[in-house]
Amino acid sequence: MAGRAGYVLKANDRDTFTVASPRLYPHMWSWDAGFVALGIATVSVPRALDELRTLLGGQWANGMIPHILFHTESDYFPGPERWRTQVAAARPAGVLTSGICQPPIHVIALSRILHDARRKGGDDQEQAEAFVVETFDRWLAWHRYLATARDPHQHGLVEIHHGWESGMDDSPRWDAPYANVHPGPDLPPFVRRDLAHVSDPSQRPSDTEYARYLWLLEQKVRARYDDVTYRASGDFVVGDVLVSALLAAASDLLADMGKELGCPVDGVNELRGIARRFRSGVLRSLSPETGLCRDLDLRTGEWLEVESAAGFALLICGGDEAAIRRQRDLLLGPRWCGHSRLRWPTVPSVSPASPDFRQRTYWRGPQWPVLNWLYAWALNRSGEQEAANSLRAAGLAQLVDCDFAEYYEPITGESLGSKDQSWTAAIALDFLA
Ligand code: 9YW
Repeated sequence: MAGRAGYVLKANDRDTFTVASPRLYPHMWSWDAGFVALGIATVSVPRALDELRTLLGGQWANGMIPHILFHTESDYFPGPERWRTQVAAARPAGVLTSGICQPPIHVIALSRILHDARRKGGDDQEQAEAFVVETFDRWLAWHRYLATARDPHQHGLVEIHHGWESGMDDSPRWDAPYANVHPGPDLPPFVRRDLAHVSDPSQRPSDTEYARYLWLLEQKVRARYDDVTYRASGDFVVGDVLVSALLAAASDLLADMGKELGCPVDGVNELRGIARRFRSGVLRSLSPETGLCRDLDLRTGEWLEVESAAGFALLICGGDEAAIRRQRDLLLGPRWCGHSRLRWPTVPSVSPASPDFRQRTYWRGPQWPVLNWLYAWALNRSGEQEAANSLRAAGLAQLVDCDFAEYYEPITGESLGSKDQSWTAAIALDFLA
């Protein structure tokens, strides 16, 4: 399996970056790049560091790491001509990007890479440590952007302006807020390209949903990608609990690495403050009834009660031992990974016991191997080795077909979406290392 996973990453390698998948996603995606880098590190630490270096090359002046970097021409839609980031004062020079962001997984990846590099020692260790020192301020700027521009009132939840910013594009998490997104008559016409690559359109978002996605993109352009302007007028403003948990966990890890390697103390302290604020935000989102964390619709003030995998955000950032144990038991229990109908007991994107569950539809039920990896990582980090090992074993069993698919049908085990998806191959390598 490792050989085939390595082959997929090599085939998707474009020298300084890796395409998310060969046909459907022929560019560099932000959170994909994090997973990809940690997988590559098991084979080559310098190449893994290059992946992150390339990603940082797209960072905006306000600190934001954009969700797509367009290094090559392709028919991917929406491409640079739709994002029109030339209207944004903060856009980077020399690289075309989208104008929104994705979950801050990068520093978690960097800490895995450093861990691998230290195990290997020698040049690998030296290069990885030097990279952390050299890029510390850039990661700090990214985290500071999320903690300030995206949480101006210091609630402890990172606000997202588009479902795509969550990484879980079509999740039922966003059904209620999207119901308040009404595309205007001046939405420029569009032709979708995703349906040309996926044979079964029922697995993909509907055209109505797609029009809403593009309407929000339009609203970001009209706000010139200024967060204050968008917040005043945009239709979709939601506190995302998974992004918040990742920010908290990643900020602590960056603070740990920075402290060890002699990075500026002020930066380290700032990161600790960010971690504390967002961990508290995640804790406040816990539903006493379900034990799951909830997103907050900042337009209506309502908690979003959906049984999605993001509900286990507390496992990622920690903060309450009893609540963590409850989440662990829930995750491995019969409503989730232990559900009797699942082919493989890995994390489904939505609970199979939920009325929102759709076994073949994008982010509405299928299993994403990267999410399973993330929760295995989180459980391991909170000392729950047995639970982590069970997700790892099931995750590897799920991948034995070596399709390295984007996602898996949870009941039949069928591989769906894009095949040879880079991040799936990458997490297999990490699991096998
Ligand atoms: C798109 C690349 C991306 C992921 C997202 C996932 C999907 C579709 O694919 O987005 O066109 O952007 O939802 O999380 O980063 O793998």
